Amino acid sequence: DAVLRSRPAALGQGSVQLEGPARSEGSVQSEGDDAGARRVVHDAENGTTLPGPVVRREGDPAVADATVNQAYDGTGATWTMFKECFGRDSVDGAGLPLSSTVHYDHGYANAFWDGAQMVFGDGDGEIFGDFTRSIDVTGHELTHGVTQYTAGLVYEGQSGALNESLSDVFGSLAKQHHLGQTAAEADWLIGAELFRSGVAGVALRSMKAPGTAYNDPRLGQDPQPAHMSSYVETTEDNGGVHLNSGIPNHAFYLVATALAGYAYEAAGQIWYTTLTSGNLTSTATFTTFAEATQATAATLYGPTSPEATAVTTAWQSVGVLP
Ligand code: ASN
Ligand code: ZN
Repeated sequence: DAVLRSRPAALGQGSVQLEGPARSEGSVQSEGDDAGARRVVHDAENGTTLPGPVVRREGDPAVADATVNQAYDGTGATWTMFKECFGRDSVDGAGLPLSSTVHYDHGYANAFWDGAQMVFGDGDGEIFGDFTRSIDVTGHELTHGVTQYTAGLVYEGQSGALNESLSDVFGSLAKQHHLGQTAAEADWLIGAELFRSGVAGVALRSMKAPGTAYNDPRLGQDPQPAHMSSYVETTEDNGGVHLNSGIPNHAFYLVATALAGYAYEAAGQIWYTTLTSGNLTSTATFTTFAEATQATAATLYGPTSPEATAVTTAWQSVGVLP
């Protein structure tokens, strides 16, 4: 169950890359300045050589291969969410071309960000189908790039689980923004389109109810905790980064639903500003991240605002803050 655990390669580990100063108004038009997404999709043709030949570039019409078009569209939905909600142009904030490779390997049941591009497998065909099918999975992988260029959260232990959680948060927001859903309307699932028929489960993960996304004889029960009392201490998967992410995932869900409306508005803004402000250390724990979101909410909305109150209540509910 590779997708539920991890792949060995590190994700920009140790590279704390902060964004440069904001570009000034009226500067010479440079690549990426409000020019829209700059997507390029490659096809590994079931091999493992990256990136592989280009099969669709920005502005090209749809091709015959639905997988290529899904990668293109999901990448576009994610770019648009970051731009329209947070004013961010691509993963580096400066129009970096968004590269993805589809049909990676044979029966590869996962997707990943390799530090420079997204990579998607076709799934094993029994449990998992094509990993380009879920916008939130594409958003998840692309957000690993955003985190790499901003807080650089080290992919291990609590900072690794925060890195994972931020990918789920902005992956889900990409889907919610694409569908125009409020927090109440959203499914809060990651990978709801990936399971083949016959699998006992609805998705890879649930932010609304971590630990309930699936329970299949071949996969076991979704092992994600939703509260610090069930925090998983393990040496597997860089310290259970895909498991313990359930705790901050659920905190975000609680903030978004307490505030109602669109999750990519106040809740998303608080999380985005915390991730990108330059104040978060790359080895942040759940507690330091929670305190950073409190400080962000107080700065953006006021210390006694409903937003600040919702943030504190959420982190208390998942056992991170006393
Ligand atoms: N899909 C997984 C992820 O992006 C693959 C990995 O890198 N562990 O977290
Ligand atoms: Zn991830």
